[in-house]
This record gives sequence, C-alpha cells and structure tokens, in this order.
Amino acid sequence: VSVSAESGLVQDQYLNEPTPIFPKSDEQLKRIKASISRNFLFRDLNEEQELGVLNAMQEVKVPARNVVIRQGDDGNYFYIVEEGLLYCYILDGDTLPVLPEGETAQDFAPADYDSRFGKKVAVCKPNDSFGELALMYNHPRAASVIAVEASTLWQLDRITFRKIVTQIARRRRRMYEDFLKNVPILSSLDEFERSKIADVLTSEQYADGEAVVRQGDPGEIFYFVEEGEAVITKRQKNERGDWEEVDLGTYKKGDYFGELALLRTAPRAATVRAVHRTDPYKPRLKCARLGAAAFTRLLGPLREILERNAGEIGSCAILPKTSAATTTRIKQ
Ligand code: 1OR
Repeated sequence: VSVSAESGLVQDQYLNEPTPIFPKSDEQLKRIKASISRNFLFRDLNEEQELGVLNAMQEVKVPARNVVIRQGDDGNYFYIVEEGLLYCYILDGDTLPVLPEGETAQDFAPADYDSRFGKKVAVCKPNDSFGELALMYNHPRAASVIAVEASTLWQLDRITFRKIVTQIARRRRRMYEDFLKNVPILSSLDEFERSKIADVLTSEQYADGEAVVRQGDPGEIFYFVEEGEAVITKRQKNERGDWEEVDLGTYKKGDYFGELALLRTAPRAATVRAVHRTDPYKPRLKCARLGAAAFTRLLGPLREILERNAGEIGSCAILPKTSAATTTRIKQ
C-alpha cells in the first residue's frame, strides 16, 4: 500500500485480486442481503458488486465483553451488526487502550470500560456498521468497539471492502462535501460529522411546480436545496374567514426546510414546491434528502440552533432560515 503524498489518498496494488468466496446457506444470504440493503455504504452497488460483497462476507459470533476493534490497531475488517449490541469508545490524546498480553475486555467489569477505553461515543445495533474509517482512509482504528452483549457480525475483509465500497462512498462524499461545506447551518460541524451526513444524503430533482412537501402531510424527510429554487406557500384563513394561499418566500441553494415536522412530530406546516422557472437555462430544483432517523442522529448537535431558528419565526411554519429570510416578503 502506498500513500500518495499529494492527495493523501491510498492506492492499493491489490485491487485486482479476485474477491474471496465464503459459501453460505440461502438463509444466511437472505439475512446479509437484508442487512446490506439498509446500509448506506452498499446502497448503490450494482449486481456484480453486491454478489462480490455477499460472497466475501463472513459471519462472526462475538461473546459478550469481547473487544472487536482496539483503537490504534491496523484495520483489517469492516463489520455489519446482524444481532447484538456494541459500544464505541475513544481515548483522547496520544494514549491508547492498553491490554496486557492475554488480557481481554472480559477481564474487566463493563463499569471499568470508560477508564480503560475512554469516552463512550457511539452505540452499534443491528444493521449498523462500524470499522469503515480505518479501511477507507488507511488510518489506525479511531475507536475501540466492544460487544456489550453476545453479538453476531458480518465481517468483510479490507481488500474487498476497499475495492467495492470505497469507490462508491468516495464518489458520493466528494459530491456532497463541497456542497455541505457551504451550508450555513452546518458550519459548526466538523469534517467527520459532515461526511457522515454526506453518506446518507440522496438527491432528487423536481419538475417545475412539483410539490416537495405538502402542508398537512406527515413529515419524514429533511431537505437541503442543492440547486434551483423552491417557493413556500401556506393555506390559511384571511380576515374574512376565507381560505387563501399565502406566499411565504423562497428557498435557495444551501437553505434547508422540513425540520419543523421532524422537530415537533407535527404535520407539514406549509407547502414547498419547485419554482416555475422563468429562465429555462436556470437549474431545476434539486434537493438533498435526509431521513428522519438520520436527521435525529446526525443533526442532534444542531437541534438547539434548529429550534432557535424555528422559534424566531414563531408559529409561522417553514420560512427560509438563511440569507433568504431577510428578503422574504409576505403577501398581505
Ligand atoms: P475505525 O475503522 O476507525 C473504529 O474503527 C470505529 O468506530 C470507526 O472506524 C467507526 O466506525 C466507529 N469517531 C470515530 N470513529 C467512530 C466514532 C467517532 N463513532 C463510531 N466510530 N465519533 C467521533 C467522536 C469525536 C463518534 C461519532 C458519533
């Protein structure tokens, strides 16, 4: 393995080797397929790549209180959780977890894990995955991962992982990272947190006038505007008691919407549609979508900011939260 000094990317010479094949029962194949179909890293596999992953996966049973990954070690496997529960720990500074020869995490009470392995930073449950960072970036393991319950994992060797997954994930991360860097609400996140968001975003284009979210619908998705513009309207009663559609403004590149329904588990408070373009050479509306579970998990650190921004606009539903907000005019 050689590291290109300029890009910092790793070039493998082994990527042309055939992928290993571990025979599996139909039942096992079904279970892995179900697991990987829910995993962001494998979302865009073509058939050949999927077959490569299925064949190369190996089932491992880990007893409770075993160390699956130790921070600082070289990374050889990527894991998907089929069953069980694991915690991730990080020791700060230059210290690494020390396990004297022959000792395992089983020799310590789980209550001592914090002092041994550092701060608990994440929890891995069925269908979650871990161990991708060391393989993607050829870094030492960034965290220790310990099975707190007896767990069943699917492990994928480093070479197969790199061969299949890295290309896909890198392509997607690159595509979104530049965009996410310029989204004001995300400016307080670090690169690692942003790349996690990049991993789970999906893009969708909308025809002129097409609704992205409709007032009154249940909300399950959060959106960033990638390209184009969207208009916000709300149906409400006027002074005479008649229903009318009020124009609340527009969203532009880097703006977000759809957070209210997710923060408050309320129906959509307004309708957002792709603008009718006057200039057909302008891009159509394109939005990057984030599902409710990922929203909660990844934008958790921003919850306060999101709430505060939402609070500023009162009960007035979804108004633009960035530069656009100052130019918003509400039709009387
Ligand atoms: P790895 O190959 O480095 C350890 O092996 C794994 O723990 C790592 O890949 C991730 O899959 C997983 N920072 C770094 N690694 C984490 C983190 C993490 N959480 C889980 N892993 N966090 C940052 C803490 C400042 C926590 C983010 C929620």
